[in-house]
Amino acid sequence: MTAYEVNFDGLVGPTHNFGGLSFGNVASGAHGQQTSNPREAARQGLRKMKRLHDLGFRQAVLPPHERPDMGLLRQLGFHGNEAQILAQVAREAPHLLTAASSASPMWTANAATVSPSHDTQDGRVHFTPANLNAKLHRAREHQTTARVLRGIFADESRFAHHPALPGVSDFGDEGAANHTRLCATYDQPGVGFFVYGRDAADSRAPLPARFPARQTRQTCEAIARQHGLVPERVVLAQQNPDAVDAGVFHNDVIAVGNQNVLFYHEQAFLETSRTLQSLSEAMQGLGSELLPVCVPEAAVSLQDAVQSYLFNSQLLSRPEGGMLLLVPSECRSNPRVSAYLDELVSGPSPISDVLSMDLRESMKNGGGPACLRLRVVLTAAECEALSARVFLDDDLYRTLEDWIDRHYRDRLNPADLADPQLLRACREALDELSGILGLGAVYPFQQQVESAS
Ligand code: SUG
Repeated sequence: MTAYEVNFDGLVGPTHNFGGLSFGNVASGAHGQQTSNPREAARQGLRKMKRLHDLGFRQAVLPPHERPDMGLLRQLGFHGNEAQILAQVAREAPHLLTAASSASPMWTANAATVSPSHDTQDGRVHFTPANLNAKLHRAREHQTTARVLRGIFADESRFAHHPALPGVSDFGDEGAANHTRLCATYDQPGVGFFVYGRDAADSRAPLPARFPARQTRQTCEAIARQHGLVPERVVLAQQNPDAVDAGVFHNDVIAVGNQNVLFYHEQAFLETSRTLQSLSEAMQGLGSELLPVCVPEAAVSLQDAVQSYLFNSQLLSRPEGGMLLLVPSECRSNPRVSAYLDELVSGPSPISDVLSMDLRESMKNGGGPACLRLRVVLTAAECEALSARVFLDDDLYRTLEDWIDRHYRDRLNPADLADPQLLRACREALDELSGILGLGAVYPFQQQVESAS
């Protein structure tokens, strides 16, 4: 049966700001406390979706979450009405207000790990929302993510939803950012390639020295079990700790795969030859051949890879044949990376085209094109079974563009996050959006009506 890769991009939320919240994510640290432009951020993301839709790819959208997260602030001991809570947290612990206001759910590559129905023992598409427990500002995302995914993929005969893994460090889970599915074509079984930063059960395994490794081997094993993946078609690998220390906080900052192609940096993995050997064997078991495209350090240094986000690109199979690499515009402003890309597409590689897009607002928080999307391989029948209006078409694009223009500010400073009017505006926007997308009541404020005054 025909199957497609559908990219579910996160719409950037109205509180998009630069909080400097993600230690180990170089861009987040460098831009903390700058003024953001939520409207431009949302438009940049939407333009990417539209461009891919226009090129013939299947494009869908996931909504932002409710922010500031008043539930988090109450859980942290702030009390009173909402205006009082916002004033108190801004006065006493502004970093907690920033954490509660992050628009980080936009990076839907971290929303969940997804296994297509061709890969699972029960023939359903399996979803595990990521607990994202490495960072306070992301650790509650899975609650709304789970409701949204259950709302969209509602048919239980086709879609299986698991709860997030236990929220302890041994099970740190960052979702699809550390998971790549390799296959010959989307309508055939594939190989689940999981990459972790540390092994919580092996105290002798190497660790990064400077920055934290967010995801564990135990997480990858649990998800593979939970999703009913065939062990011969699962490959696990550890990230190179030196890469983590250079700012590679997720594997998708240093490698991207699509179908049988793996595009990766020479320093991405701890044991590169063993990893490639295992992937090749698993692909051979499916009657396919792995095509590794290694970028040597001599052509693009680890530092240039992190600065330009070359590997946080989307590698897409064009409907008319050939593969397209959608890169952030930073790749074209870095002369060494740009020269490498020109060479790549003029040579014999399976990557035939490069498209560069401006996603600077997201990039300043360490989120490139690949971070902004969750890949879900679906058969034509599964596509038809979705319950919400999430597929992007010209009409939905125009509606969302207008919705952004009416609801988003074009300047936001950290101090603005305490404004109760921002919370009200955010809820009004999301209430309208859940109607546009036909999502039902997925947000906490839609379940309990509270006074913001
Ligand atoms: O988790 N940045 C995100 C970026 C996520 C990128 N996702 C992938 N690589 N798939 C993170 O570090 C920064 C927020 C701030 O500092 O305001 C942030 O959360």
